[in-house]
Amino acid sequence: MRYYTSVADLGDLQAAIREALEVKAHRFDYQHLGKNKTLLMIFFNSSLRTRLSTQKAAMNLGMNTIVLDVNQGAWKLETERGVIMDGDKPEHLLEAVPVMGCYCDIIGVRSFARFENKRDDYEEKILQQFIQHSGRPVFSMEVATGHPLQAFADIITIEEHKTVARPKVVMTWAPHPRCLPQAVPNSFAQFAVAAGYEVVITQPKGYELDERFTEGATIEYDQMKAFEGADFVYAKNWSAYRDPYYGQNICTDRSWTVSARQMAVTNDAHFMHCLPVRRNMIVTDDVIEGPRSLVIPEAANREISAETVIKRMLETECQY
Ligand code: AN0
Ligand code: CP
Repeated sequence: MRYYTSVADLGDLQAAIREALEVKAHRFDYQHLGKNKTLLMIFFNSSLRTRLSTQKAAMNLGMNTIVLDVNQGAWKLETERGVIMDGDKPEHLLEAVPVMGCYCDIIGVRSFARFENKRDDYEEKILQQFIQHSGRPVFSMEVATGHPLQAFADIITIEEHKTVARPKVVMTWAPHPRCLPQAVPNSFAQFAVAAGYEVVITQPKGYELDERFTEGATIEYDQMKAFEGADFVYAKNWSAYRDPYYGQNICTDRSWTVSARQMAVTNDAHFMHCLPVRRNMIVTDDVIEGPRSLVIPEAANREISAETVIKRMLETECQY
């Protein structure tokens, strides 16, 4: 595997899940693969889980890691070609990316949607520059339109906790004071459908996601109706995708906050969220602290999804 940006890159998802569970049981058995290999992790945005779990995964594989927070200590980067660079940005991404490629064997990139230009975001302009100009295998650590390491970890977590072959998995929009990307819900929807679950998405009108990611899921605007009989509830805020409100918050209705009221109509559903989560905006304290909450196991499985992806890259791209 040379690039990891979506579920399609994993090929057979069931095989990838089996491989991940194998990695989880024997996480230090692949150290030979990473000897004298270096992972470079590039962050354009903040992170707790991705930073720690991906670094841990690389260490499990015997790799060295370098972490760069582009906005703290590196030169400010211009990303547009053709710009006369007489402003506050001393370096262009078109030089910075191949330079980064010189010092590593694999690159992970975190670069959120900027909400300046929908087309630039959905064409993954920043990620594509890494793919085209770094000369290295590249994986997403959440880019503009997807967070496939998170979604892979979430699916591994569901597989570990499901009690029926085809659980009902409900992804619900929930309120938030900031405008957040669609990356996490895009990837979760895509992975959950690919995993073969019954997937229902519930959201206020106007929050419809890009259908390329939600194809195969059912949309239900009535949140209580959507929750009926759910085996897993996956909460997330996202900003509007559709024009003319792209990147904006168009609903602040706190009745969407996941609480005991909605959980009561589920099939004793597990509660899931990728974290970081704003308590009592997205979910009440009692639900996230309750016995059915999976937020910590999901975070723990981030180490496993990252290790599985990096292992595949080492096996096929880095044994030179
Ligand atoms: C980010 C998001 O919603 O995409 C990262 C989630 C993993 N969340 C925030 O910025 C709060
Ligand atoms: N879930 C997740 O990716 O968390 P971070 O933003 O802290 O990395």
